[in-house]
Amino acid sequence: MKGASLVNLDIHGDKSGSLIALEALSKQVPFEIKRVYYIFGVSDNIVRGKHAHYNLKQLLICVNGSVDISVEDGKNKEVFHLDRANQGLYIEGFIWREMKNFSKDTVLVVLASEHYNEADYIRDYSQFLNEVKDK
Ligand code: T46
Repeated sequence: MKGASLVNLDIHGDKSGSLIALEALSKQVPFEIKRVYYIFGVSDNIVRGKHAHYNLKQLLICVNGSVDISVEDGKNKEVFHLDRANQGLYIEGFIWREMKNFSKDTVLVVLASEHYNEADYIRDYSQFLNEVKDK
């Protein structure tokens, strides 16, 4: 889907373990990183997200455990199952997202292109569907 795609992250590894390096303005992270946050300790049956952003680029990486991320552009819906540290989900544009089916040990790291700004969120699904028609 335009606006949400999987990104493979290169592993530098040998018998001593693995390392993944992420750099701003690279192929994997095509934006300046202004914020990093991570989500963990989510109980069963919790659904997070349920919003879209007006202006935000993000790379979501499930560095431990697993989670399903559903994304929707107003017409199409797709679900991405994230369960490895060397794969990210890049989301940009006006995309409704929901995160569900967190395993107990999930740690979801998110790199974001902007500082936190509640005014950038659209949290009402019907409003999202109305606004997406005009885009
Ligand atoms: C997104 C998905 C993937 C802050 O104070 N600063 C921050 O940078 C963030 C992200 C959140 N917060 C506060 C705001 C709320 O009081 O943390 C609380 C939980 O945030 P929220 O309910 O928005 O969390 P999620 O998991 O539903 O959504 C988050 C991001 O907000 C969102 O941008 O795309 O993760």
